[in-house]
Amino acid sequence: MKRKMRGMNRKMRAAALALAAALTLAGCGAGGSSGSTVPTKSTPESTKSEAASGTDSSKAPEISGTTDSSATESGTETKTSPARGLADNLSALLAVTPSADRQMSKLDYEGSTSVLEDKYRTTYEIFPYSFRDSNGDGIGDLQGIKEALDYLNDGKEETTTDLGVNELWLTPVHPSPTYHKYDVKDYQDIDPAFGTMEDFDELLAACHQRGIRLIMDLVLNHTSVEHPWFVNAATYLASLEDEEEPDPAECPYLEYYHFTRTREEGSAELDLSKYASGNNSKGKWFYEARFWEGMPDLNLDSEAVRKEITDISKYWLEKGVDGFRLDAVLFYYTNSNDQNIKFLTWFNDMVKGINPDAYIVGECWTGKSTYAQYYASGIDSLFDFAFAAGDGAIAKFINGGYTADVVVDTLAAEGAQFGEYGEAYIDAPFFTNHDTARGAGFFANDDGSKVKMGQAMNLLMTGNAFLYYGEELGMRGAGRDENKRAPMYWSDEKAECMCKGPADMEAFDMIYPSLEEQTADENSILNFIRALIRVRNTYPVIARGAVTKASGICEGKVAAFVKSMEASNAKKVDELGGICDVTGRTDREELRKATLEALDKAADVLVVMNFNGEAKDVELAKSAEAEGFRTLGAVLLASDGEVVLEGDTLKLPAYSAAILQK
Ligand SMILES: [Ca+2]
Ligand SMILES: [Ca+2]
Ligand SMILES: [Ca+2]
Repeated sequence: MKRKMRGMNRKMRAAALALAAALTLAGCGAGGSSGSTVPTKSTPESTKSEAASGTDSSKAPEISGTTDSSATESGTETKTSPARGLADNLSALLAVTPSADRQMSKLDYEGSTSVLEDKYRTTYEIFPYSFRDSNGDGIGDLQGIKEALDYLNDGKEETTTDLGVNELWLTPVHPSPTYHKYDVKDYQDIDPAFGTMEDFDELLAACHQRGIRLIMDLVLNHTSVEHPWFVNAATYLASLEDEEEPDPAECPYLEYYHFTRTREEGSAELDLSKYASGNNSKGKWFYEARFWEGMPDLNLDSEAVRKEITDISKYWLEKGVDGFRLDAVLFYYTNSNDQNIKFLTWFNDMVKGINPDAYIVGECWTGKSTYAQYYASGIDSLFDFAFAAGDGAIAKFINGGYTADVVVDTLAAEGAQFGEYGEAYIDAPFFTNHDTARGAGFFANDDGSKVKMGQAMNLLMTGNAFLYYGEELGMRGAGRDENKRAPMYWSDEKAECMCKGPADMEAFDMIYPSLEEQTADENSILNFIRALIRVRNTYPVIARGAVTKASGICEGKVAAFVKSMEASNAKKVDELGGICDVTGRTDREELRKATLEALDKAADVLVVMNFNGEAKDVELAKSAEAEGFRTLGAVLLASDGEVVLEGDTLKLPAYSAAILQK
C-alpha cells in the first residue's frame, strides 16, 4: 500500500517502540485475579436512563432521537472460545500482522494518513473501572489505561496494528462512593481506586505524545451526597432548632443546592439524623435529587457554584486536559431548555476563554429536534442519540426498520438542522455507550457481520465519532447497567490486567472471542474496526464532509452518499478555533494554515455500503451524485468476497463497503 507523507505528518515517531504494543499486551498474561465480592452502592445510572427516557416530549420527525429501551438482546448463541496456553498467546501477540489489511483489501489514496489537528476525531470511551487493571486488585485504573495506549494508538503512522483512535473520553475518575463515579466527592482529585494525580499526569502526557487528545467527564448537574459542600450544608440544617430559619451567612453551602421545607417534584428527604446525632427537630428538609438521593442537584444559578465550576475547569485545562464531556445537560434545569442553553453558553465561553481549542461535548439525552437547539450554546458537539442504541437509526436500519433512503436523508439533513443553531457544530455520532446495551445484542442471526457494519455506519459518519470500549470486539452486555460495563475482554486467561467488573454485574458469556484471539484472526471484528478507523483517518472528508445522498442507488439496504468538502463547515470550525495541537510543538498559526490547506486538498468521496446478506451490483450511472467517482479507494469487507468495479458497475459482496474517488 502506498503512503505519501506530507508536511502535516507530525506523528512520526522513532521505530524504537515497535514491539512495545505487543509486549505490553503480552504483559496481560496468566495470573490470578478473580471474584467479585466488593459491595458497592446501588445503581443510580439506571434511574438516569429511565428519567431520561421519560422526558422526551419532542415531536419525532422520521428519525428524531432515541431512548435506550434495548434491555434485551437479539443475539442468542454464545460460544466460549477455547483457552490457549500463555506461550501461544504470546507468540500470537508478537506476531501482530497488519491483518486488518484483508478486511481493507485496498486502500488507494494520495493523501497522508495522518490526522488533521482539529476536533474531528475518533474518540474511544473508557469506563475506567472495567477497562484495565495494572496492580492486580481487579479494578481498572489510570496506569492500566496508560499500558493500553499502544493498543489504542501507538502514535506511529507507519504501524497499522493499533486501533487508531485519537481522542479518549474517560468517564469520571474523581473520588466517589460508587464504581461508576458519576457522584463526585472532589472534582480536583483522582479516586484512589484509579490511582493518583501523578498517574493522571503521566497518562495525559503519554496520550499527548501519541497525538491522542484526552477529554474528561464533567458532572455538573449534581454532586455526591458525600461531597463536603453537601455535608456542610446538611450538617448546618440538622443543627437548626425546630422551625428556625437557616441563615445563608452562617453556611455558604446552602445555596449550592436546592433545599426546601416541602417535598417538591424530583426531591428527596434529608435524613437529619445522619448529620446530627440526637437530632430532635420535628422539621423536615428536602433537596432536589433528580437521579437518586445520593446525587443532590447543584444550584447552577449560584454565583458561588459557578465560581467553583470555573476553578474546576481551569484546574484541568491548565493541566492540559483537552476538553470535557458534559453529563446530563438536560437536567441542569429540569424542563427548561432555555435555561440549560444559557448555562451552557456561559460554560462554553468560560472554558474557551481559558483555552480556545478546548472541546466540549454534551449529553443531551432526548429527541434530535431538541438537542439540535443546544448548539446555540456554542459547545462544539452534542451526542447524536438518533443514531445510537438498539432502537436508534443504525440498528433499526440494519434490522429492516428503515430503508437506506430514510437513514441517508436523515444524515444529509443534519447539516442544516444543527447548523441552524450553531455554525461551528460538530456532530458527535456514537453507536453505544455506558448507558446503552452493547451492539452485539442488537442483531439476530449475526456472525459478526452486522456488528461490523453497524460500527461502519457509525464511524463513517461526519463529526467526532465515538466508540465505546469493547465494541471493537463485539462485546456483549445488556439489561442492568453493570452488564453494559463488563470487563474489557483482553484475554480468556485469568490475566492480570483483566478487571473483575461491577459487583452487581450478572454472569454471562461473551459472544465473540477475546482481544487476544481476535488480534490473530484476520476476519475478526477487531481487525475490521481497525481497518475502518484507518479508512476514516485516511480520508479527511469522511469525518468532515457534508453528506449528499447518491439518489438512484441509495435504496433498500444499500446506503450510498457523497462526502464533500465544499458544503462542509469544517473550515468554519477551524477558523473559529478548532485547531488543537496536543503535542504543543507547532506554532498555532502555522498549524491552522496547514490544516486549512489540507482541508482544501481533501478529495470528495462516494461511500457505498451493502447491508444485504447477499451480493449486490450497484449501477453507479443511475446516480447523478455518483458521477465521476470511478476509482476504487478503500474497501471494507465485513464478510467474505471481493469488491469489484467494472465500468459503471460496483459489485459489492454481502456486508461490505467501498470508498470511491474521482
Ligand atoms: Ca487496579
Ligand atoms: Ca499506528
Ligand atoms: Ca439539575
